[in-house]
Amino acid sequence: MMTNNIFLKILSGEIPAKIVYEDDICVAFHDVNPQAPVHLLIIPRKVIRTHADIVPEDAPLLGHIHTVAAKLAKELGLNAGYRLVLNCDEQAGQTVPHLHFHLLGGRNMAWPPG
Ligand code: DGP
Repeated sequence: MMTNNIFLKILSGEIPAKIVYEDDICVAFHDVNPQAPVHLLIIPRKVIRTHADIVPEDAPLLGHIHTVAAKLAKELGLNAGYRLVLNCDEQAGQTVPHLHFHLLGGRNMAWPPG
């Protein structure tokens, strides 16, 4: 288990981030390399390396994160739509080994994704 990745350092306050929301379960902050006018990352405080490591006990946590994502999308005015992305492991492009959802919005998006 990696315990020194960049998101754990953001959770501990060791490195700064533009945090827009936090509670006991999750933290949301601006992505340092935004891919859309709105690009937030929503991460659990619980250490979960990736989507494939999710266990049944994580269901409430995951439901909560989705509720937070919907609330933030509304607050940020993403009324025309938004995309919630989760990259699991190397082939999907996951670069930080701590579960995270990308909340992207503010522009038209293509499908299929790259
Ligand atoms: P992924 O490729 O799905 O693992 O996404 C990781 C995202 O994390 C990527 O969009 C860039 C972002 N990121 C990496 N390092 C930092 C950082 O130090 N601060 C912030 N705010 N975002 C970061």
